[in-house]
Amino acid sequence: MDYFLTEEQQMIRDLARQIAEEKVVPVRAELDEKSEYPWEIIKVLAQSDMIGLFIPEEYGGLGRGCLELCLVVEELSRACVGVSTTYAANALGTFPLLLFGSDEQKKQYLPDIAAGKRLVAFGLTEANAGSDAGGIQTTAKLEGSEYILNGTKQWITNGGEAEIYTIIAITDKSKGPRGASAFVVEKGTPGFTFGKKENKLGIRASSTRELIFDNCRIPEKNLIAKEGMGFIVAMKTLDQSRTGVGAQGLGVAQGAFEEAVMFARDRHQFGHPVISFQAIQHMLADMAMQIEAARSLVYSVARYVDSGAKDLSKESAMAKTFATDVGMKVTIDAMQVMGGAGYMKEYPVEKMMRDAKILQIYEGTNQIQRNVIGQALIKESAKKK
Ligand code: COS
Repeated sequence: MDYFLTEEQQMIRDLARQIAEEKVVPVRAELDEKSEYPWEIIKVLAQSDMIGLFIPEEYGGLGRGCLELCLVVEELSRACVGVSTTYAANALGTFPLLLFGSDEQKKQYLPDIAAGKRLVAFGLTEANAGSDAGGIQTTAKLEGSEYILNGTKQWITNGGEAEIYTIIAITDKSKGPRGASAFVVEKGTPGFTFGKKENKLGIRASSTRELIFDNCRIPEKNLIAKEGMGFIVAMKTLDQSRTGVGAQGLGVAQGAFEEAVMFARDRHQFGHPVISFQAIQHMLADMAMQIEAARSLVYSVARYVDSGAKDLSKESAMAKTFATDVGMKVTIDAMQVMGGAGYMKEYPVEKMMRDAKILQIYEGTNQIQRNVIGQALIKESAKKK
């Protein structure tokens, strides 16, 4: 399929594919096995200007948009979702600053982020606030010219490795979600420590840790937007980033599909390559159709995001849900095509299947995404009345 990418977009995609094949594929099994953070790959991505891809040129980035980011995320995910999670979570953590930061905050943080000198993480989730993001309990209390943060964030991607953290905390308990505010907190601030690295089923190259705030004092100027805007900052951030999670589902599906096709050509049973059997062809045909449908949706929504559309909730939830459900289904089916071999660590498909599962869970479960889509449909139908 021709998706009418510009020459520049094709170059970005090709460069990302080259990095994925040369730098990620040879080490992905080891990173997975050892649960090792991919610093060497991050360095290569930074040197190739991939980290600052979506950051405006005035802050040292390439000034590109959601589609370019999705192309890179797709290519990295085709090789390893652990690596693409590390890369995409950096963008997730940067969006609050990009969308809502003051000029001063942008000047202070974005150039280092664009250069890949300092990684970012986004801190919203807590032990009792996952799908119910409005239920966060971490507090930020203004005392003089400082906010004092107390509470614990859970399962934070890039936790411990990132230098910059965008954090959502409650400044006024009485106001529910409207009493939340967003802050930027730097690693090394007294009172800010990390929990142990989580041991996960998949995306093991990425790091996931608790962020612990114990009377952590930050300057008042670290408030992003205004007090009370934190929930909106978080929701708009997720609207911006969820298409990228869709691109991860798309990429891992593509990677698993290619492995399954190659295997089915090589593997002989009953005197024939197994790809010559209709049962296998039908499975591969379904996988190919689902991948192309996911790609069409992810790229279309990415273009919609880049058009400057204001309300992205429904579309980004659709891209995320559809493409990550495809990611899960295709990786499972790729293993089925490969039979026992697919189950072995000798091939990358078992890892792809383990990695794909998180995509249906993080940045809002696919059940929550269906709620978001449903709520948008209710709103739209009310307008038509
Ligand atoms: N953009 C702007 N505002 C939004 C919004 C969005 N995408 N989504 C919700 N809001 C606003 C609502 O309009 C509402 O405003 P009012 O108080 O003025 O009515 C407010 O935020 C609360 O929204 P809502 O009532 O829908 O919130 P709920 O408590 O029912 O929570 C959420 C539902 C949105 C939190 C849930 O659907 C969700 O997305 N959960 C997943 C969270 C998540 O992704 N976690 C992963 C952590 S980061 S990896």
